[in-house]
Amino acid sequence: MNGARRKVCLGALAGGAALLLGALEAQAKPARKERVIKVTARKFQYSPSEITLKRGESVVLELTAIDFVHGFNVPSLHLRADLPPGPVTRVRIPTDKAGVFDFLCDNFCGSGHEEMNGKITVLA
Ligand SMILES: [Cu+2]
Repeated sequence: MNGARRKVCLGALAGGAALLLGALEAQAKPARKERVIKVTARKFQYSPSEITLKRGESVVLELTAIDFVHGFNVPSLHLRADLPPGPVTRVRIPTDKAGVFDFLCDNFCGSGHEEMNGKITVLA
């Protein structure tokens, strides 16, 4: 085998190894990294009440109500869920559009109910 030929072979070998490593790495990581944000709901607030996201990221809210079957409603995203006290309710937030999306409790929970709200900001 002459020198030039050997270089080509080594190049091919290195390329193959890099491909293999890349494939192994892809297997180890989930395809899309999911961002999980825990939110608690209690009379009469969500915590956190302001959530800032990046456009295109994969986001799931894990909502837990403490003291009542609060609601979680994002009218402009056509999303809503009941939040029974105790278990975690998972809600995936679409982030394909940038903007500010208000959310609110839509289960009447008492005198402060009207103030129980927050906002999701999706940055461009
Ligand atoms: Cu409420």
